Amino acid sequence: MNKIFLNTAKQLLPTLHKTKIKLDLAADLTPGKPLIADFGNHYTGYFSLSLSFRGSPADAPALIRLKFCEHISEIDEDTSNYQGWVSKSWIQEEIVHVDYLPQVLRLERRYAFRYVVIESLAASGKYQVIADSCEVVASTSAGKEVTPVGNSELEKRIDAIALRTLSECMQSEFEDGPKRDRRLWLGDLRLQALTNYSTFQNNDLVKRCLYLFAGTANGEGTVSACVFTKPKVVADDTYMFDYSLFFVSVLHDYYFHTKDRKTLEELLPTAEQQIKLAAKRFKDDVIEDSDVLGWCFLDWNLALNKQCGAQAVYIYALRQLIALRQELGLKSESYEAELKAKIEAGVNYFYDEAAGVFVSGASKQISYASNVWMVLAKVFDKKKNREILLRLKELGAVEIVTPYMYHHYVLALIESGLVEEARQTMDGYWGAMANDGADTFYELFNPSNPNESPYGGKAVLSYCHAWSCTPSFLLREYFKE
Ligand code: RAM
Repeated sequence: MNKIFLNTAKQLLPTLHKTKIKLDLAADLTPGKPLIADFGNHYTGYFSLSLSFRGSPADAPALIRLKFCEHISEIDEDTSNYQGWVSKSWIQEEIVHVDYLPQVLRLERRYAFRYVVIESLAASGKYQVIADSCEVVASTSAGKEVTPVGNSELEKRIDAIALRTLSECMQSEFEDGPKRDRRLWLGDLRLQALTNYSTFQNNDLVKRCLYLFAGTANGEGTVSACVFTKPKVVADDTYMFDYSLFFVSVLHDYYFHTKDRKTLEELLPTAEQQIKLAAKRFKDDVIEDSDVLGWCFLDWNLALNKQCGAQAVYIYALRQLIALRQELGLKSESYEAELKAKIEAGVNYFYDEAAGVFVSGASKQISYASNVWMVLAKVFDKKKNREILLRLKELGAVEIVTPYMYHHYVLALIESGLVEEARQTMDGYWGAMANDGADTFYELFNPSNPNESPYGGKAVLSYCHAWSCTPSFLLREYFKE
């Protein structure tokens, strides 16, 4: 723990802007007849329900079930048989005894939702429970209104949803999702920060997150994939090859947006350490593969081999480290040599001449993720990168399942000069979520498999997930008319 860094992070704790939204219900709550309160948009905050009764004095408690849903599809979803490997404790359902009526039932937990299913499970035959009204006190640290942009009604809608996604995830830190996991993840932070620079410009929140990661690096200096801040700041014991390297990227993007030299000077050693530690995992300049789930993330497709993508992310981050050192007037001869070696080895080992694309792992798997990352790492020129991206479509490549990886695909298309195709891809993918009734964009969306979930079930999926907010970045930075 670096106390000085954590103290800097503490001083940057943002103000949470609060809004109160009240819904009048005036409805009887009867067992078997759930009531659905619709707040009209996604909110992250604290919920209360005003209850009263009619008839004889309440001679038994009321037993109330509340279910908070981000997406309309969750309302009727049977969560009782969810058996996945991510804890069912994330499911936003409560059964509460209300001993005295009338009463304002205030729930202590923070929820993320648009809809609340309210049901009386049991009361007594002598009185009728009444739901008078309910309320959410919502919070965000986004702190300003941003007007949606776009070339069509659909794009404006996509932008509004993306802005909402980001602002809902901006709390005391950039959270990955206000339903789950409600914490700071490095990979998510990188995309949130980029989108934030183009929209809400709460740059101190990015700075706070950088210091939280740097302040909780482990004994050898690796930054964790994610950090908890409650009840106290602590790094998770999850380390991912790409996420640690993205510390360099977040610092790089932060510096070039703010020119905050002091932060760069303070955090460059942490960034450099991520490169040094990652470098140890190469043999003859080729990253060693692993079967461990999550050794490197890239995407939530469980069939994806990560070896090639990991090599590409390393090259991508190393370029950024060199750029940062240059800003401070530092020479980088050995890093330049390292970069050249990793690019050469990456091409020799992973590029399959016959197939015309990069392949990954012992099975020589062809995936979007590997190739997109090699394009972003710029190991080939623009023309060749374009050919690779076009070729992928003919080869039945392993698919993308998250908006996170889709973002990188869209960016790769842009950087290869396929701007119109990039725009259509963005409109098609995020537009399909918008047309699916999204108020905020999802953690996971695979148009060819609506039941896709890496967790063993959909009940724990997050429907407001930060890494899906990037259309607001893409529209402002690349698709301006
Ligand atoms: C999940 C979350 C989070 C992501 C990690 C790798 O737990 O969706 O956003 O960064 O995976």
